[in-house]
Amino acid sequence: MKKKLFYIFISFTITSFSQTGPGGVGARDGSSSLIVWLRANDLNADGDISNNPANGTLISTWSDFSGNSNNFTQSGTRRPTYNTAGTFNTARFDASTGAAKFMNGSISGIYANASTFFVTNPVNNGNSHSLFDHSSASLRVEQWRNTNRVGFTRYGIADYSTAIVSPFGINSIISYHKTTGSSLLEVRVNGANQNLNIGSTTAGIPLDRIGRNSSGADEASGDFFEIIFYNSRVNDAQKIIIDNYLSAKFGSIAVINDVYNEDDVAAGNFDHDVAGIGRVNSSNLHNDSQGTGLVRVLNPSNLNDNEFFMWGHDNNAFLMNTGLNAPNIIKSRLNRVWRVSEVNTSGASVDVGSIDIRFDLTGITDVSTANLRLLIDTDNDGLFDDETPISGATDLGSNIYSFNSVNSLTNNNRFTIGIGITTVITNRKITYRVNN
Ligand SMILES: [Ca+2]
Ligand SMILES: [Ca+2]
Ligand SMILES: [Ca+2]
Ligand SMILES: [Ca+2]
Repeated sequence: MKKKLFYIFISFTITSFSQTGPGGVGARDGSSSLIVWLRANDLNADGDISNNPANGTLISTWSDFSGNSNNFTQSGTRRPTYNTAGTFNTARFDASTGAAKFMNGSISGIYANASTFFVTNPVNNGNSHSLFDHSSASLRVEQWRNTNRVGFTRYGIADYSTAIVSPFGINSIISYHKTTGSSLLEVRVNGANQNLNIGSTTAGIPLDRIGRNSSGADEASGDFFEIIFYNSRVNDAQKIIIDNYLSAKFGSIAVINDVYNEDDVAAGNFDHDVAGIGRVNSSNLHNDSQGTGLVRVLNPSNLNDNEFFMWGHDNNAFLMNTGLNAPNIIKSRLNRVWRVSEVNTSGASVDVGSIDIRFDLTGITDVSTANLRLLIDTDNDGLFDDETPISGATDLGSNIYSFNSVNSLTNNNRFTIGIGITTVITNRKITYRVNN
């Protein structure tokens, strides 16, 4: 009996917070293993991407979006520069002139059980370049000395180089993963990965600062778009989800397993607030996700090995509008549309079963369980007016509405919500029948 209660407790703690981290992995309230999340498109981490500094501003603080206030700071000539000239805003570390640019974290240490992700466009300015650095270890986008290879260093012990070429001049997702008790460090760079044996189970991923704190070798170099740190290694399904979230956000960067192709130009660039659920096997799964957007998906009824369900939107305004393509009984429809990939790691369609899909409709007025409709473009022709609106939402409070056990969303489908034209029904029995 005691054992059973223990399992119930664990299950509760895993699902009790909403998954608002990158791609829906981890939470942004300080309750999860997501301990650092730096986003160059929201430098002050207030959730508003419209109040960033001007191009060329020296960056004194890069604020943490993880909910932990683990901000990175610098002063004087060591500061990187805020750059808005390209497609994506970046923190630019120029290693070509002057003193080394680096930023100090609010927390520090070596993490033997951790995962960290960088979206960066590194510049080749010298013999070696670092990502996170610490007095005893360093993550290297270029391993010492002029190897043109991604690697890892334990200062005073050894340099560990992968065979993966440093992606100079390329927008890249570089991640490192290590588990307690293992001496293997997985290094992933865009479409490649390699396990490095770093000779120690207690060695780990450093977090003190971005870039080496001395001029010359190992300086951070190039543009940094986003940096993520989990103080517990994410599982293999979560790695794939985070890779796909970052890839979609930053112009479809190549990843090892592309399980979301709605970010492609041909699919319509559903690049925004991408999140997902998925499963590699029974010990590597992720079945509840929200991410940075307003849609949460959970409770898949048939999420098998090698199945992923990911979604993202077109960045249209989160506003209800009349006159948009919708069935006649829909009075107004959301401008924003989402699109779904429900595939395996080879890109073939799969079925994760029915799902619960929740919408945070804060800011949308006149919504009720009686008039809210889920619109799914089941025939995938890009139009909603030929579909049957789905009713039966439940009100979970705080403006969150859930459609439970939805089974009509399939690979490549678009979805959105509408407000139906309803007549007031005073007989409560009839109301319940309608909602069922
Ligand atoms: Ca901001
Ligand atoms: Ca993709
Ligand atoms: Ca399935
Ligand atoms: Ca349709």
